[in-house]
Amino acid sequence: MQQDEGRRDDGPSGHGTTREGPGRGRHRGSRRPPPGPTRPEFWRSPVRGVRFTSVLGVVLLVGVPVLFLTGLLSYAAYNPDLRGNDTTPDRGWLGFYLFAWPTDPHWLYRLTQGVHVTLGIVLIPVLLAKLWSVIPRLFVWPPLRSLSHALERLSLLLLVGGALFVFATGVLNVQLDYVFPGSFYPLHFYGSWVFAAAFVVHVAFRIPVVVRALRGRHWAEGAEERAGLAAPRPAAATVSRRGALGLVGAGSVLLFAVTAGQSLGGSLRRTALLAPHGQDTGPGPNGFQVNKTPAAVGIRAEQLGDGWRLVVRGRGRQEVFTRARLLELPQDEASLPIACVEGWSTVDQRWGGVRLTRLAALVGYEEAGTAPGVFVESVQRRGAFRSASLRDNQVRDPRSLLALRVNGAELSPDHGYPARIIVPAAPGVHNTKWVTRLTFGEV
Ligand code: HEM
Ligand SMILES: Nc1nc2c(c(=O)[nH]1)N[C@H]1C(S)=C(S)[C@@H](COP(=O)(O)O)O[C@H]1N2
Ligand SMILES: [Mo]
Repeated sequence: MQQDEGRRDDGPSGHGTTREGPGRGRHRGSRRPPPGPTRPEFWRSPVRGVRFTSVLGVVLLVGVPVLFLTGLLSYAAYNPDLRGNDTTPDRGWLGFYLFAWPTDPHWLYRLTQGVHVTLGIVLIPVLLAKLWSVIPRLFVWPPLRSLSHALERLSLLLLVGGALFVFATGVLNVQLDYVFPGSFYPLHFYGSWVFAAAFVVHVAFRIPVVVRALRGRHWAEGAEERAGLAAPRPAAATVSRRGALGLVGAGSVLLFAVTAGQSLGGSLRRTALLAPHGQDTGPGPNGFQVNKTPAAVGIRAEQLGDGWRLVVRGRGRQEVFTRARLLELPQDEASLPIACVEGWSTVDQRWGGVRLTRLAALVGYEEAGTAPGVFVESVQRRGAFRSASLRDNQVRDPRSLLALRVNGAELSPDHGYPARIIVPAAPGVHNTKWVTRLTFGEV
């Protein structure tokens, strides 16, 4: 409204004058900025200030590293070194940290990915408030003062661009049901490395500012102005700084309340109003979260009927099973959750079926502890998750099953009938449904 009120001292004759007088000004190149957002007086909110920015910065300082770490863990959980799993080609040395994803504790991926997605959503108000608080700095005049200033601004571009990109791709993937099938992983993965690098640089330079701003209740006179965050001519306050922080916090709490239920599962799932796949999963043993139905991935009912066969290949041997023959093999049980990359997960479900080690033994890996990794293929012919590789440590876990039943009933077609994979601590994507071929020793 009154952005330039009382300060129109830059008429034609005013152009070219500098704030600190001609001599110093020319030396520094700091000419009076043109009217508009490049002028400090343009920004009127009395809420902005180093302290406000610093409090939000500290929240991000804790939250963003946890996001980055759980994101790296999620990537490791995909065992991207194995055939068919890697959706991020040429990751090069960015994969330096990869390790064999364990099967214990069985809720591991439920926890890491639940934290990753929930925290990411909860931090959105904080990120937006942080960006709002520093907007005046993005318009500093002159835009490029020197080579080092140019480099600093480039790092800010990577920081702000990286943050927006990583948060946006994450939210879109969760909410819009894989909007970038296949390409989401590389985009999100490379984006977060760029964001992380810029974040480290940013934090390194701002820590002293944060410490100064937050130490004690007062700080040196003029510090606010020097940082260029506080409005030189603030408008009347409509909310205190504390009140503004409270609003941001309330936004985060609200998002948490309508998101977290999807990772807690059970009856709390109904509180997850932002969950992408609906809250009502129906009654009965198969009444838990379904990701894709057979129809959604182009599987016809007859492909899952009497004509269905399971082919198991191993050391030069091959066995073909009907479902009835699989049910004649010794049956085992395991209580395991489904935990999706989207952050939702189920409580433990009681799965029944044939241990993967037993199937490996039938095709040449009889000795205990010698079962190799397995390449799993589904009846499904199109779509991203029709196959997956499991590592030997996953195959060898006695809880890893080719499941035929769940919670005492036959699997429903939605949950993978006639047979699906279930592995402790594995991401949902690797619990392939409608399995038709297992190839041991070829991953
Ligand atoms: C999501 C990550 C973050 C983004 C996108 C971000 C973005 C920005 C931007 C664009 C600025 C203005 C740059 C300038 O001074 O010209 C800024 C300033 C600032 N940031 Fe961050 N920031 C982030 C995280 C953090 C963290 C974790 C801290 C805490 C250490 C922090 C503390 C500060 C402080 C104190 C300032 C103002 C100080 C000054 O003007 O020198 N930021 N931030
Ligand atoms: N063949 C096939 N298997 C699949 C999928 C798929 O799209 N096709 N989706 C996977 C994903 S992403 C998840 S989270 C789980 C979900 O299992 P549910 O629908 O039984 O809960 O199945 C996995 N198995
Ligand atoms: Mo998933």
